[in-house]
Amino acid sequence: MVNNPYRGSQFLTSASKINQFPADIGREVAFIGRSNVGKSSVINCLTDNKSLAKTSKTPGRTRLINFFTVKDDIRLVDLPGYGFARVDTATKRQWGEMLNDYFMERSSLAGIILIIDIRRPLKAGDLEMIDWSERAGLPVHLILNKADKLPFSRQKKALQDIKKQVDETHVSMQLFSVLKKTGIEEAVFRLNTWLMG
Ligand SMILES: Nc1nc2c(ncn2[C@@H]2O[C@H](COP(=O)(O)OP(=O)(O)O)[C@@H](O)[C@H]2O)c(=O)[nH]1
Ligand SMILES: [Mg+2]
Repeated sequence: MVNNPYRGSQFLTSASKINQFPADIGREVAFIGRSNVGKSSVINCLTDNKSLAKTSKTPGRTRLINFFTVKDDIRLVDLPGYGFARVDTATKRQWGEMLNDYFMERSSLAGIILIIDIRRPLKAGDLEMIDWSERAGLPVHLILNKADKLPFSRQKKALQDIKKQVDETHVSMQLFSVLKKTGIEEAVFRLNTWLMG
């Protein structure tokens, strides 16, 4: 990697409600996806810091919005995973409200990195996210993570299948593997276009 400005990003703060969000200045990119797709792992991979965003083998553990500072007022944001079944409805409602507040309020939000497990199709939560961002005029970059779990021919097939389901003028996409450290440069390029302009 020639130049990765996300290396050395630092934890800023966690929030469970809107009045705990850091000042809405500068620019940030939000990482979102279902629990266990490897969202925290991707953030750690892009920042070259194994312990920045907590990763877990137990799905649904991250219930807070975590903000990381890249430099000055440039941030990466780890949002809580959606679609985790084993929580009660009150907890789900609270997550929903927090995410809603986040997406409605953040004028510094410059783009959305939507992460999926390459072996799973786009789920309702993913499609809702894409729909919402289209309406909000925010670009989405889809990361098909855990590419190492499939042979290359099926990785390409997964990419083609998803291309048919989304509007490519609005949603860009790529393969990624945290395990094999592949796709980092492409993701850094996308982040740069949104954050470093
Ligand atoms: N094989 C493989 N496993 C991965 C990859 N990315 C994440 N994982 C594993 O998937 C599990 C969930 O990862 P985590 O980052 O906690 O997911 P999150 O809930 O979306 O934040 C962990 O056991 C990770 O080690 C990947 O690219 N390849
Ligand atoms: Mg996580």
